Order: sequence, then C-alpha cells, then structure tokens
Amino acid sequence: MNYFSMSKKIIILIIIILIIFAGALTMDWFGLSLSKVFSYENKGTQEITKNEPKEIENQGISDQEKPEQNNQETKSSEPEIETFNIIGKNFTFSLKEIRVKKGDNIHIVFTSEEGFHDWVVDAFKAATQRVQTGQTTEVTFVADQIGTFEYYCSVGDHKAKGMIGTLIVE
Ligand SMILES: [Cu+2]
Repeated sequence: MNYFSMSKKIIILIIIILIIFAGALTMDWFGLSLSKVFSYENKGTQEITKNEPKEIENQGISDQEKPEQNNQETKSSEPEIETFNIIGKNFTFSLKEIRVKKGDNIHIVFTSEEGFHDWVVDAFKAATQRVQTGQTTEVTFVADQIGTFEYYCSVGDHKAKGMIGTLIVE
C-alpha cells in the first residue's frame, strides 16, 4: 500500500508540475524568470533585445530625415528668429520701432552705451536684465499676438525721459 501511495503521490506531483510548466509556457506566467530556465526562450529574448536597438536606430535616422524634409517643404510657415540689436543710452533707444510678423521668435540683444538700463515689453512679459554702461543682455520671446505694443526702459523715470519704442506685430 505504501509503495502504491508513494507512486501515486509522485505521479500527481509530476502532473501538477507539468500543468504549471505548460501553463507558464503558454500564458507566460513567470515572465522573464521562466525564460532563464528555458534556453530556447532565452535565445528568443536575446533576439528581441538585439532587434530593439536596430529599430530605435532606424527610427532615429528616419526622425532626423523627416524634419529636414519638413524644413524644405514648409520653410515659409516655420517661425523665424528675428534678432534686433538695440543700444540704450541716457535717455533713448537706438531703435524706436520694431516690426515683426506674428509667431516670430524675437531675439533682443540690448547693450547699454551709457547708464543703467533695460529693455521691457509688458505685452509679452519679456524683459532683459538691467545692465551698466558697456554691458550687453539678451531676451527671447514669441510675438504671438498681433498689435502695436510699447517697449521701454523700466529703470527710474527713464521711460518718461524718452526711453520708449514701439513693437509692431503684423
Ligand atoms: Cu534706462
């Protein structure tokens, strides 16, 4: 009786193990931990991991090519960076008027030739740092609304003394 009951237990155990392994194989219960047990699955994952970088590289190349093509096709509609060099002194700006197109990136390079000044346009929340004589500061913003806007120096009463100009966005 003992011998038979032992062999029955072993058979039941084997069946249970087979069911677990079969389930694990077909439904991937154990994920990567199981693939370590089975060498052919391990090869499979290695092939997958080898393929992934190639796909990423290919995507990388195609992504780089696409923007270049887009640049050539839609050059006119892409926002341009407009740089303006403005000099400030007591108490005036070298540029009294700046004219740009809506959507342009506006890059202001502001240099103080005399005194302590900055360049501010409230409508676009754009402001350079305040700089002393001989120093240069920069600010970049997007002219995302059409209209006529005031720019000025925010130091003391410089605005009232004439450090003011007009930004026209068309
Ligand atoms: Cu000023």
